[in-house]
Order: sequence, then C-alpha cells, then structure tokens
Amino acid sequence: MTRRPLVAGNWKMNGLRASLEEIEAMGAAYDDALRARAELIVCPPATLIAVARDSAARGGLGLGGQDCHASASGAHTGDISAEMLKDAGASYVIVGHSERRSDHGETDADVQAKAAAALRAGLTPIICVGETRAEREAGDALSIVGAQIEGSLPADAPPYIVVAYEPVWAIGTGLTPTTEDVAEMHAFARERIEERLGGGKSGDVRILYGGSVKPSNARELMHVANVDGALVGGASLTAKDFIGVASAY
Ligand code: G2H
Repeated sequence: MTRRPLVAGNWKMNGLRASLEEIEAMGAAYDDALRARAELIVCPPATLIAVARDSAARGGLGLGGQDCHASASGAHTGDISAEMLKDAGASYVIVGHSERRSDHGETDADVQAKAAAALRAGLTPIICVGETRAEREAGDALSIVGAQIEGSLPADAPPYIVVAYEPVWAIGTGLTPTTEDVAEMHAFARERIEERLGGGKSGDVRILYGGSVKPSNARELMHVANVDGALVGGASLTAKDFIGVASAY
C-alpha cells in the first residue's frame, strides 16, 4: 500500500479568467521531480474549470470542482452536477466542505449522496470532515469526526476516495492543531474509514489535512503519520504559495 500524496488547492469563491496565469505558473513550476513526489490538483470556481482545462493539462495539474448536486440533471436552478464537472474537465470534486455544511445546511446524508453521485460520474470525491472549536473544547472531536465519516462516506466506496480532515476552527484562521492532535485524528479516521468500507480498503484511502496550511507549516504537517497530503485554501491562490506547500514533499 503506497499512497501518493495529494495536494489539492481549494480556491473557494476566488478567481477570474486572469487567474489562469497562476495555473500556468503552477504548471511551469510542477516539474518532473515534484510530480514524482506528489499529485497536484486545483479546484477553482466551476466557471473556470473548462477555461483552465488546457493550461492545467499542459502543466500536468488535475482539476476539481468544489461541490456537486446529488442528481445527474434536473430542475435544480443554480446547481451543478458531477457529470457537468467531469464534462468540463474535472477529475475530482470536494464534497461536504465545512463552508457548505454551515452556509447551506448540508448534512452527512447530503454529503454521502453527493459523494455517491461523484463516483457514479467517474469523479473522485474529496469528502471533508472536521470538528468545531466548541466540539474540540468539549472533548468531542474524535466522536464528531467518527460520526461524520460514518454518515458521509458511501458504504461501498472504492479505496481511491479521498477524505480531508479540516478542523473548522483552523480554516482561514491561521490556527493549526498540534502535530500530535493531527496524528491522533488521522489514525482514528483511518480506523473509522476501515469500519465503514471494510476489506482493508482504508490502507489505500488518502487522508488530507486542511486548515491554514501554508508554505511555512506544510513540511511539519505533511510528514505526520497518516497525513497523505493537504487541502489548501488561501495558500493555493498563487503559484508561489501553492508550489511552496507542495514542495513539502
Ligand atoms: C480549509 C482550507 C481549504 P484555508 O477550508 O479547504 O482553507 O487553507 O484557507 O484554511
């Protein structure tokens, strides 16, 4: 079981066509040596996926969406299906990000349905889980994340799914958990993923850490046991920072 590290940039609601310059620059810096050590993908706003397709392909970068609907098509104004993301050039999609859970009231069941839709469309879901500050302070971080894994992963999911642990209190705040806390959570998450998927599949599931990852802390966080990469927000918006994070590998 060898898990190839994955560094995924989540641009959130940032980026216009001019941002293609950054994708070009990322591709130029993503040389053979780095490519041998880690997989890099960018998840821009959906409006940019088709636009970025050629630049990303030239640079060897993958593309992902930030959310998808659980249905393949239909009367869902404003939504985007996994099939549409795939058609536009994505190979991944983030589901269940805490900003989707809080801004749009998405439940574990919603996230599970979206992950299943992604798999049906041929996309790899990056399924996000993570506790709030209050939950951590109450000593409930493990049980909350365990329940999210149980509720958000399709039971028959293949081992190529990706799970991202993102403590909500670390997102965009500059705060990060200790490496001991990250190690404890990632080991626990792998156990719970195994309980959910069975058959030894969890050994192949990549578990990313996300929340205020930047070039200055990436090396420390990315080398914690059971951390198989990063989901990067703010530091994925420029080639300089994103390649700086990826260079932890
Ligand atoms: C967490 C992360 C990206 P940031 O949301 O998913 O964002 O790195 O800005 O904390």
